[in-house]
Amino acid sequence: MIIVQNYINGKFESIDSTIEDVNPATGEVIAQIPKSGSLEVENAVVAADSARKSWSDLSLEKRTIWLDKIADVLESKSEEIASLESLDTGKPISLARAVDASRSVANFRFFAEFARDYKSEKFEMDDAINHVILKPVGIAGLITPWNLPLYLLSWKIAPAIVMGNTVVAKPSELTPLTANLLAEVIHEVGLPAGVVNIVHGLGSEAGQSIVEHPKVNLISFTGGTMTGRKVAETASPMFKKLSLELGGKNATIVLDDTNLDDAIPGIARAGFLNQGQVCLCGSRILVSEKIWDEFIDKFVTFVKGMKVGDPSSEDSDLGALVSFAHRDKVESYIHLAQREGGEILCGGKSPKLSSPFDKGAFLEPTIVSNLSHMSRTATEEIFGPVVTLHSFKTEDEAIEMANCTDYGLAGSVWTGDTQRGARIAERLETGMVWVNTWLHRDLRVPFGGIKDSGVGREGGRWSLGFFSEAINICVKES
Ligand code: TXE
Repeated sequence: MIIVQNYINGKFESIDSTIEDVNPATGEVIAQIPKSGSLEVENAVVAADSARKSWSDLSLEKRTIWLDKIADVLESKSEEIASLESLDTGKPISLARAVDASRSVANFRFFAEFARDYKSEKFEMDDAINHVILKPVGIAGLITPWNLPLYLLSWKIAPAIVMGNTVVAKPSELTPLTANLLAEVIHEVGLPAGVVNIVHGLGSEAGQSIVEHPKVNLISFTGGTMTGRKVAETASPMFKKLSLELGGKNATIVLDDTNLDDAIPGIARAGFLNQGQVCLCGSRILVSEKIWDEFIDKFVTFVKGMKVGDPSSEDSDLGALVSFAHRDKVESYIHLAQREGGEILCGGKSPKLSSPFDKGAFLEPTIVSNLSHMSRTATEEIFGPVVTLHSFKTEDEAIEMANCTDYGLAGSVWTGDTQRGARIAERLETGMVWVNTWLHRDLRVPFGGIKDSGVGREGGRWSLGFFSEAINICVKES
């Protein structure tokens, strides 16, 4: 049993009230975490406030060296990150290694290097020069979800501290283990006390207390759209800087000129990576009617070959969903799909696994056809291993179908003609589009959504801008 503590002002602290953390692949309780409330958040904010001045007085160059130190120690613990992440979330170990562990290290390295190279802007007038400088915002409240726990926490902590802010972070109560490991790493490298504080607990208690706290100047939140709305309702009247990265119902458009043998592994990856629990997952697959039969044949065969099972096994393609409650939610959408007239082409139920995984929150990858593209199943975020298939006649129809939901996060277009793909990509109402690939990330580019998928952009210079206040100093020649 792992005992997770809060990390406040450079010290690990327990409290009496705790929450159980469950391994969703077996149902076993693996850790106890603090059930923090406003008192612990207050202590963390006081610590972050006391550390503010000395941290922001350090040069940016010196702060980047701290990021490098954290990256070095994290990297030496890559295997531990991967196994904790797999245990806590139920995701396959191979994915936890390739995506979670490596990106968590890369986030610290990237923001150290990117901030070092960042050139402040200058605008010259006939008789004056404007110098734009980036100052810290103050205390950053960072709230992160359970699907990519350390990947998303490090994506926020690294730019927040490199720009001179101090941090109060609350990881998801479902997946606290790697945030705890990060606290240990931060402690080991000796980052000044109070610069990063990690408070564990429920969203409605610890999370809400961070968002409400008058001394927290900025909120960066990744999570569900409903929760994001609540965060915005609390933070906006207090004029906090706000970045919300919310849900998605992303379209995958497959044009008639696509080489399906090449594309299908990528389309299946987009649908089912991390059991479909990535906000960017392509869960609505729109296929040209000219290749519909061939697509269904090849796609269903491919997905039926995906292996669901023991997350620690190298050959599992899918592990467990993050929790039993979440598996129930995803299953309820499979039942809804059937009530809406959908035909289940494969999956739709829990796989038969041997002990201890017979008690886990597993679901087979599921393909549903025969639904209207306007049905609830095809327009609401399921966030699980369920995709719906829809056929289209023309490019215009594909674009109209892709843009028909309230979400606007991401999408992908698959084609033999990249110019045609790029032309369609420009007409999609989303923050990000991939052509002939998916989740191919350059950390310098903007990341975020439009419509109900969120507000603001992070990534590269957008993160540096969000985690700072841009101040203009106009100097007139005397
Ligand atoms: O997320 P929540 P949930 C979607 C997905 C999923 C749905 C709900 O569709 O089924 O959201 O998931 C904290 N003030 N995504 O309920 O509640 C919470 O403790 C402050 C998409 O698990 O949004 C956790 O740390 N914080 C998504 C974080 O918010 C609060 C990833 C996210 O949890 C809070 C996850 C409050 N009032 C789910 N209430 C993505 N965009 O990748 C909760 N939290």
